Amino acid sequence: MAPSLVEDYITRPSNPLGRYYHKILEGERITREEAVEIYNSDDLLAIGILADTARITRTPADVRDYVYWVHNFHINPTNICEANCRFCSFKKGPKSPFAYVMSVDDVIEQVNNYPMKDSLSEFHIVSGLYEKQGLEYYRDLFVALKKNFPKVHLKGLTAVELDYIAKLEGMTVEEVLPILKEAGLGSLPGGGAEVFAERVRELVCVDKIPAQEWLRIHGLAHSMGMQSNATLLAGLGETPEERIDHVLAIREQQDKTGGFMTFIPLNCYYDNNAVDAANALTGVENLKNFAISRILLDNVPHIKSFWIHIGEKLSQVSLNFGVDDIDGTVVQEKIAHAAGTDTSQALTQSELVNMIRKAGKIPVERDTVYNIIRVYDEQLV
Ligand code: V47
Repeated sequence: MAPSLVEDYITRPSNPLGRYYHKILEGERITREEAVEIYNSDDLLAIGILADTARITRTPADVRDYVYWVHNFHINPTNICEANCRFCSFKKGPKSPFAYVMSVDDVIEQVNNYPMKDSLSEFHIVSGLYEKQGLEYYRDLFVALKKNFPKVHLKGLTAVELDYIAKLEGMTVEEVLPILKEAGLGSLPGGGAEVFAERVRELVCVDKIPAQEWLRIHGLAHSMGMQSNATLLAGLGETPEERIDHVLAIREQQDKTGGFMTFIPLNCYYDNNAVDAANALTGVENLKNFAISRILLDNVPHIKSFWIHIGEKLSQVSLNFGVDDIDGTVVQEKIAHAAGTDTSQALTQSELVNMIRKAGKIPVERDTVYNIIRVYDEQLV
Protein backbone atom coordinates (compact mmCIF):
# COMPACT_ATOMS: atom_id res chain seq x y z
CA MET A 1 0.00 0.00 0.00
CA ALA A 2 1.19 3.53 -0.78
CA PRO A 3 2.08 5.54 2.37
CA SER A 4 -0.94 7.84 1.98
CA LEU A 5 -3.32 4.86 1.69
CA VAL A 6 -1.77 3.33 4.80
CA GLU A 7 -2.35 6.54 6.71
CA ASP A 8 -5.93 6.80 5.42
CA TYR A 9 -6.64 3.20 6.41
CA ILE A 10 -5.23 3.30 9.91
CA THR A 11 -6.46 6.78 10.87
CA ARG A 12 -10.02 6.57 9.51
CA PRO A 13 -12.37 7.59 12.33
CA SER A 14 -13.97 4.14 12.59
CA ASN A 15 -10.62 2.37 13.15
CA PRO A 16 -10.13 1.79 16.90
CA LEU A 17 -6.42 1.05 16.38
CA GLY A 18 -5.79 4.47 14.80
CA ARG A 19 -4.77 6.09 18.08
CA TYR A 20 -1.89 3.63 18.45
CA TYR A 21 -0.57 4.72 15.07
CA HIS A 22 -0.04 8.22 16.42
CA LYS A 23 1.41 6.91 19.67
CA ILE A 24 3.95 4.78 17.82
CA LEU A 25 4.85 7.61 15.42
CA GLU A 26 5.52 9.83 18.43
CA GLY A 27 7.74 7.20 20.04
CA GLU A 28 5.42 6.55 22.99
CA ARG A 29 5.56 3.19 24.73
CA ILE A 30 2.62 0.80 24.25
CA THR A 31 1.19 -0.56 27.50
CA ARG A 32 0.10 -4.13 28.32
CA GLU A 33 -3.58 -3.17 28.15
CA GLU A 34 -3.12 -1.53 24.76
CA ALA A 35 -1.16 -4.52 23.48
CA VAL A 36 -4.01 -6.84 24.47
CA GLU A 37 -6.46 -4.67 22.54
CA ILE A 38 -4.21 -4.65 19.47
CA TYR A 39 -3.59 -8.41 19.65
CA ASN A 40 -7.28 -9.24 20.00
CA SER A 41 -8.30 -7.10 17.04
CA ASP A 42 -9.43 -8.91 13.87
CA ASP A 43 -7.97 -6.14 11.73
CA LEU A 44 -4.78 -7.91 10.68
CA LEU A 45 -3.98 -5.23 8.13
CA ALA A 46 -4.09 -2.51 10.82
CA ILE A 47 -1.90 -4.63 13.14
CA GLY A 48 0.64 -5.01 10.31
CA ILE A 49 0.59 -1.26 9.70
CA LEU A 50 1.24 -0.56 13.39
CA ALA A 51 4.15 -3.02 13.47
CA ASP A 52 5.65 -1.75 10.25
CA THR A 53 5.27 1.82 11.48
CA ALA A 54 7.10 0.86 14.68
CA ARG A 55 9.90 -0.73 12.63
CA ILE A 56 10.18 2.24 10.27
CA THR A 57 10.00 4.87 13.00
CA ARG A 58 12.76 3.22 15.02
CA THR A 59 15.10 2.47 12.08
CA PRO A 60 17.45 5.00 10.44
CA ALA A 61 16.09 6.10 7.05
CA ASP A 62 19.01 4.77 4.99
CA VAL A 63 18.56 1.17 6.23
CA ARG A 64 14.76 1.02 6.39
CA ASP A 65 14.34 -1.54 3.63
CA TYR A 66 17.14 -3.79 4.85
CA VAL A 67 16.33 -7.38 5.80
CA TYR A 68 19.17 -9.26 7.46
CA TRP A 69 20.42 -12.83 7.17
CA VAL A 70 23.55 -14.61 8.36
CA HIS A 71 25.71 -17.34 6.86
CA ASN A 72 25.50 -19.73 9.78
CA PHE A 73 25.92 -23.39 10.61
CA HIS A 74 24.11 -25.20 13.41
CA ILE A 75 26.08 -27.50 15.68
CA ASN A 76 24.17 -29.80 18.08
CA PRO A 77 26.85 -31.83 19.89
CA THR A 78 24.39 -34.36 21.37
CA ASN A 79 20.69 -35.15 21.43
CA ILE A 80 20.93 -36.84 24.84
CA CYS A 81 19.16 -34.67 27.37
CA GLU A 82 18.19 -34.97 31.02
CA ALA A 83 15.32 -32.50 30.78
CA ASN A 84 11.78 -33.65 30.10
CA CYS A 85 10.22 -30.88 28.02
CA ARG A 86 6.95 -32.20 26.67
CA PHE A 87 7.32 -30.26 23.41
CA CYS A 88 10.80 -31.57 22.60
CA SER A 89 11.12 -34.18 19.84
CA PHE A 90 14.90 -33.83 19.58
CA LYS A 91 15.79 -35.27 22.99
CA LYS A 92 16.83 -38.93 23.34
CA GLY A 93 17.70 -41.00 26.39
CA PRO A 94 21.34 -42.22 26.67
CA LYS A 95 20.34 -45.79 25.71
CA SER A 96 18.21 -44.87 22.71
CA PRO A 97 19.45 -46.33 19.40
CA PHE A 98 18.95 -42.83 17.97
CA ALA A 99 21.11 -41.09 20.58
CA TYR A 100 24.32 -39.51 19.28
CA VAL A 101 27.28 -37.81 20.92
CA MET A 102 29.88 -35.80 19.00
CA SER A 103 33.46 -35.46 20.14
CA VAL A 104 35.29 -32.19 19.50
CA ASP A 105 36.99 -33.84 16.50
CA ASP A 106 33.61 -34.99 15.15
CA VAL A 107 32.35 -31.40 15.24
CA ILE A 108 35.44 -30.07 13.46
CA GLU A 109 35.08 -32.79 10.81
CA GLN A 110 31.39 -31.97 10.35
CA VAL A 111 32.21 -28.33 9.66
CA ASN A 112 35.14 -29.26 7.42
CA ASN A 113 32.74 -31.30 5.28
CA TYR A 114 30.63 -28.21 4.60
CA PRO A 115 31.73 -26.92 1.18
CA MET A 116 30.96 -23.26 1.98
CA LYS A 117 32.79 -23.22 5.31
CA ASP A 118 35.21 -20.48 4.26
CA SER A 119 32.46 -17.87 4.06
CA LEU A 120 30.68 -18.81 7.31
CA SER A 121 30.33 -16.07 9.90
CA GLU A 122 28.44 -17.84 12.71
CA PHE A 123 28.28 -21.16 14.52
CA HIS A 124 24.98 -21.62 16.37
CA ILE A 125 25.79 -24.21 19.05
CA VAL A 126 23.03 -25.73 21.19
CA SER A 127 22.71 -29.16 22.68
CA GLY A 128 21.10 -31.47 25.20
CA LEU A 129 21.81 -31.45 28.93
CA TYR A 130 24.29 -34.32 29.09
CA GLU A 131 26.59 -35.08 32.01
CA LYS A 132 29.48 -36.14 29.79
CA GLN A 133 29.54 -32.76 28.07
CA GLY A 134 30.45 -30.37 30.86
CA LEU A 135 32.63 -27.30 31.12
CA GLU A 136 35.78 -29.01 29.87
CA TYR A 137 34.02 -30.30 26.75
CA TYR A 138 32.66 -26.88 25.82
CA ARG A 139 35.93 -25.11 26.60
CA ASP A 140 37.78 -27.56 24.36
CA LEU A 141 35.12 -27.29 21.66
CA PHE A 142 35.20 -23.49 21.57
CA VAL A 143 39.00 -23.39 21.57
CA ALA A 144 39.11 -25.92 18.71
CA LEU A 145 36.47 -24.09 16.67
CA LYS A 146 38.32 -20.80 17.12
CA LYS A 147 41.64 -22.44 16.18
CA ASN A 148 40.21 -23.97 13.01
CA PHE A 149 37.79 -21.20 12.03
CA PRO A 150 39.12 -18.04 13.71
CA LYS A 151 36.83 -15.63 11.86
CA VAL A 152 33.58 -17.38 12.78
CA HIS A 153 31.57 -16.00 15.74
CA LEU A 154 30.50 -18.56 18.36
CA LYS A 155 26.88 -18.04 19.44
CA GLY A 156 26.20 -20.86 21.81
CA LEU A 157 24.69 -22.37 24.92
CA THR A 158 21.24 -21.30 26.02
CA ALA A 159 20.73 -20.00 29.56
CA VAL A 160 19.33 -23.46 30.35
CA GLU A 161 22.54 -25.18 29.24
CA LEU A 162 24.72 -22.67 31.09
CA ASP A 163 22.76 -23.30 34.28
CA TYR A 164 23.12 -27.08 33.78
CA ILE A 165 26.87 -26.93 33.11
CA ALA A 166 27.43 -24.71 36.15
CA LYS A 167 25.48 -27.06 38.45
CA LEU A 168 27.24 -30.11 36.99
CA GLU A 169 30.59 -28.57 37.90
CA GLY A 170 29.47 -27.35 41.33
CA MET A 171 30.01 -23.78 40.11
CA THR A 172 27.86 -20.72 39.44
CA VAL A 173 26.99 -19.31 36.04
CA GLU A 174 28.97 -16.23 37.16
CA GLU A 175 32.06 -18.48 37.33
CA VAL A 176 31.41 -20.52 34.19
CA LEU A 177 30.61 -17.75 31.71
CA PRO A 178 34.01 -15.95 31.90
CA ILE A 179 35.77 -19.28 31.25
CA LEU A 180 33.63 -19.94 28.17
CA LYS A 181 34.06 -16.35 27.00
CA GLU A 182 37.81 -16.71 27.32
CA ALA A 183 37.58 -19.94 25.25
CA GLY A 184 35.86 -18.03 22.42
CA LEU A 185 32.13 -17.82 23.18
CA GLY A 186 30.85 -14.59 21.65
CA SER A 187 27.12 -14.43 22.40
CA LEU A 188 24.12 -16.40 23.68
CA PRO A 189 21.31 -17.72 21.48
CA GLY A 190 17.70 -17.04 22.42
CA GLY A 191 16.55 -20.61 23.04
CA GLY A 192 15.22 -22.20 26.19
CA ALA A 193 12.91 -19.32 27.10
CA GLU A 194 9.76 -21.15 25.91
CA VAL A 195 6.79 -19.29 27.49
CA PHE A 196 7.62 -17.50 30.74
CA ALA A 197 4.14 -18.06 32.27
CA GLU A 198 4.52 -20.33 35.29
CA ARG A 199 1.13 -21.93 34.56
CA VAL A 200 2.32 -23.18 31.15
CA ARG A 201 5.81 -24.16 32.33
CA GLU A 202 4.27 -26.43 34.94
CA LEU A 203 2.45 -28.23 32.16
CA VAL A 204 5.21 -28.54 29.57
CA CYS A 205 8.68 -27.96 31.06
CA VAL A 206 8.42 -28.27 34.79
CA ASP A 207 12.12 -29.10 35.32
CA LYS A 208 13.45 -26.16 33.29
CA ILE A 209 14.96 -23.09 34.99
CA PRO A 210 12.23 -20.54 35.81
CA ALA A 211 11.74 -17.41 33.75
CA GLN A 212 13.50 -15.18 36.27
CA GLU A 213 16.65 -17.31 36.10
CA TRP A 214 16.63 -17.35 32.28
CA LEU A 215 16.39 -13.56 32.33
CA ARG A 216 19.03 -13.22 35.05
CA ILE A 217 21.57 -15.28 33.07
CA HIS A 218 21.02 -13.12 29.99
CA GLY A 219 21.43 -10.01 32.13
CA LEU A 220 24.66 -11.47 33.47
CA ALA A 221 25.97 -12.10 29.95
CA HIS A 222 25.03 -8.52 29.02
CA SER A 223 26.93 -7.19 32.03
CA MET A 224 30.01 -9.07 30.77
CA GLY A 225 29.75 -7.39 27.37
CA MET A 226 28.17 -10.35 25.59
CA GLN A 227 25.01 -9.76 23.56
CA SER A 228 22.20 -12.29 23.25
CA ASN A 229 18.87 -13.12 21.63
CA ALA A 230 15.50 -14.07 23.10
CA THR A 231 12.76 -16.39 21.89
CA LEU A 232 9.12 -17.16 22.64
CA LEU A 233 7.90 -20.67 21.86
CA ALA A 234 4.19 -20.22 21.16
CA GLY A 235 1.67 -23.00 20.63
CA LEU A 236 2.01 -24.62 24.07
CA GLY A 237 -1.51 -23.72 25.21
CA GLU A 238 -0.67 -20.19 26.35
CA THR A 239 -3.16 -17.32 26.14
CA PRO A 240 -2.60 -14.11 24.13
CA GLU A 241 -2.04 -12.31 27.45
CA GLU A 242 0.68 -14.81 28.40
CA ARG A 243 2.42 -14.21 25.06
CA ILE A 244 2.25 -10.47 25.67
CA ASP A 245 3.58 -10.82 29.23
CA HIS A 246 6.50 -12.84 27.87
CA VAL A 247 7.40 -10.05 25.45
CA LEU A 248 7.00 -7.49 28.25
CA ALA A 249 9.41 -9.45 30.47
CA ILE A 250 12.01 -9.16 27.71
CA ARG A 251 11.32 -5.43 27.44
CA GLU A 252 11.78 -5.01 31.19
CA GLN A 253 15.06 -6.96 31.18
CA GLN A 254 16.29 -4.97 28.20
CA ASP A 255 15.57 -1.70 30.03
CA LYS A 256 17.89 -2.94 32.78
CA THR A 257 20.77 -4.59 30.92
CA GLY A 258 20.68 -3.68 27.24
CA GLY A 259 22.23 -6.61 25.35
CA PHE A 260 19.31 -8.26 23.48
CA MET A 261 19.89 -7.95 19.72
CA THR A 262 16.90 -9.84 18.37
CA PHE A 263 13.59 -11.22 19.55
CA ILE A 264 12.44 -14.40 17.81
CA PRO A 265 8.80 -15.55 18.13
CA LEU A 266 8.78 -19.30 17.35
CA ASN A 267 5.85 -21.65 16.78
CA CYS A 268 5.66 -25.20 18.07
CA TYR A 269 5.50 -28.40 15.99
CA TYR A 270 3.88 -31.51 17.36
CA ASP A 271 5.27 -34.70 15.79
CA ASN A 272 6.96 -37.09 18.24
CA ASN A 273 6.19 -35.09 21.36
CA ALA A 274 3.53 -34.86 24.05
CA VAL A 275 1.95 -31.46 23.35
CA ASP A 276 -1.52 -31.38 21.85
CA ALA A 277 -1.46 -30.26 18.22
CA ALA A 278 -4.79 -28.53 18.85
CA ASN A 279 -2.61 -25.71 20.26
CA ALA A 280 -1.02 -25.09 16.85
CA LEU A 281 -0.79 -21.47 15.79
CA THR A 282 -2.62 -20.20 12.75
CA GLY A 283 -0.72 -18.14 10.19
CA VAL A 284 -2.61 -15.11 11.51
CA GLU A 285 -1.40 -15.77 15.06
CA ASN A 286 2.18 -16.11 13.85
CA LEU A 287 1.88 -12.72 12.17
CA LYS A 288 0.32 -11.21 15.29
CA ASN A 289 3.21 -12.54 17.39
CA PHE A 290 5.77 -10.85 15.14
CA ALA A 291 3.75 -7.64 15.06
CA ILE A 292 3.09 -7.35 18.79
CA SER A 293 6.75 -8.09 19.51
CA ARG A 294 7.86 -5.24 17.27
CA ILE A 295 5.22 -2.89 18.67
CA LEU A 296 6.12 -3.59 22.31
CA LEU A 297 9.90 -4.01 22.01
CA ASP A 298 10.83 -0.39 21.43
CA ASN A 299 14.22 -1.20 22.98
CA VAL A 300 15.22 -4.32 20.96
CA PRO A 301 16.58 -3.46 17.50
CA HIS A 302 15.55 -6.57 15.53
CA ILE A 303 12.63 -8.99 15.21
CA LYS A 304 13.42 -12.30 13.52
CA SER A 305 11.12 -14.73 11.74
CA PHE A 306 13.01 -18.01 11.70
CA TRP A 307 12.11 -19.26 8.20
CA ILE A 308 12.71 -22.86 9.35
CA HIS A 309 9.71 -22.59 11.69
CA ILE A 310 7.19 -20.63 9.68
CA GLY A 311 8.21 -21.45 6.12
CA GLU A 312 9.60 -19.27 3.41
CA LYS A 313 6.32 -17.76 2.23
CA LEU A 314 5.03 -16.67 5.64
CA SER A 315 8.52 -15.39 6.41
CA GLN A 316 8.20 -13.15 3.36
CA VAL A 317 4.81 -11.89 4.56
CA SER A 318 6.23 -11.31 8.06
CA LEU A 319 8.50 -8.63 6.58
CA ASN A 320 5.38 -6.42 6.54
CA PHE A 321 4.62 -7.26 10.18
CA GLY A 322 7.64 -5.76 11.89
CA VAL A 323 10.24 -8.40 11.00
CA ASP A 324 13.66 -7.36 9.66
CA ASP A 325 15.64 -10.60 9.99
CA ILE A 326 15.07 -14.15 8.73
CA ASP A 327 18.04 -15.92 10.40
CA GLY A 328 20.27 -17.68 7.89
CA THR A 329 21.56 -20.62 5.92
CA VAL A 330 21.29 -22.77 9.10
CA VAL A 331 22.68 -25.96 7.50
CA GLN A 332 21.13 -28.99 9.15
CA GLU A 333 18.37 -27.85 11.50
CA LYS A 334 17.47 -30.75 13.79
CA ILE A 335 15.16 -29.50 16.58
CA ALA A 336 12.10 -28.31 14.65
CA HIS A 337 12.61 -31.00 12.00
CA ALA A 338 12.43 -33.73 14.65
CA ALA A 339 9.02 -32.23 15.49
CA GLY A 340 7.74 -32.24 11.92
CA THR A 341 8.40 -28.89 10.28
CA ASP A 342 8.36 -29.45 6.52
CA THR A 343 10.76 -26.65 5.53
CA SER A 344 14.19 -27.46 4.10
CA GLN A 345 17.04 -28.07 6.52
CA ALA A 346 19.14 -25.36 4.93
CA LEU A 347 18.94 -22.58 2.36
CA THR A 348 21.79 -21.35 0.23
CA GLN A 349 22.90 -17.74 0.37
CA SER A 350 21.35 -17.12 -3.07
CA GLU A 351 18.04 -18.61 -1.97
CA LEU A 352 17.94 -16.30 1.05
CA VAL A 353 18.82 -13.30 -1.08
CA ASN A 354 16.08 -14.19 -3.59
CA MET A 355 13.53 -14.78 -0.89
CA ILE A 356 14.10 -11.31 0.59
CA ARG A 357 14.34 -9.58 -2.76
CA LYS A 358 11.11 -11.12 -4.03
CA ALA A 359 9.38 -9.73 -0.95
CA GLY A 360 10.44 -6.25 -2.07
CA LYS A 361 13.23 -5.70 0.47
CA ILE A 362 17.01 -5.27 0.31
CA PRO A 363 18.89 -8.40 1.44
CA VAL A 364 21.79 -7.70 3.78
CA GLU A 365 24.26 -10.30 4.93
CA ARG A 366 25.22 -9.57 8.55
CA ASP A 367 27.38 -11.21 11.17
CA THR A 368 25.96 -12.36 14.51
CA VAL A 369 26.17 -8.93 16.12
CA TYR A 370 24.73 -7.12 13.09
CA ASN A 371 27.88 -5.80 11.50
CA ILE A 372 27.03 -5.55 7.81
CA ILE A 373 29.00 -7.91 5.56
CA ARG A 374 27.29 -7.19 2.25
CA VAL A 375 24.33 -5.19 0.99
CA TYR A 376 22.70 -6.89 -2.02
CA ASP A 377 21.36 -3.75 -3.60
CA GLU A 378 22.28 -4.75 -7.15
CA GLN A 379 21.85 -7.94 -9.14
CA LEU A 380 22.22 -11.33 -7.49
CA VAL A 381 25.64 -12.95 -7.07
O1 V47 B 1 14.62 -23.35 22.61
C1 V47 B 1 11.80 -27.08 20.92
C2 V47 B 1 12.26 -24.67 20.32
C3 V47 B 1 14.23 -23.66 20.25
C4 V47 B 1 10.20 -27.51 19.55
O2 V47 B 1 19.16 -17.14 18.96
C5 V47 B 1 10.67 -26.22 19.28
O3 V47 B 1 19.41 -16.63 16.87
C6 V47 B 1 9.13 -25.99 17.61
O4 V47 B 1 16.16 -21.04 20.06
N1 V47 B 1 8.61 -27.21 17.83
C7 V47 B 1 15.58 -23.65 19.57
N2 V47 B 1 10.15 -25.47 18.34
C8 V47 B 1 15.62 -22.66 18.44
C9 V47 B 1 16.15 -21.34 18.89
C10 V47 B 1 16.68 -20.38 17.89
C11 V47 B 1 16.39 -20.55 16.55
C12 V47 B 1 16.91 -19.65 15.64
C13 V47 B 1 17.73 -18.62 16.04
C14 V47 B 1 18.02 -18.46 17.37
C15 V47 B 1 18.91 -17.35 17.78
C16 V47 B 1 17.49 -19.33 18.32
O5 V47 B 1 13.38 -24.50 19.52
C17 V47 B 1 14.16 -24.20 21.63
C18 V47 B 1 12.68 -24.42 21.76
O6 V47 B 1 12.05 -23.25 22.20
N3 V47 B 1 11.64 -25.98 20.17
N4 V47 B 1 10.92 -28.02 20.54
C19 V47 B 1 9.11 -28.00 18.77
N5 V47 B 1 8.58 -29.19 19.01
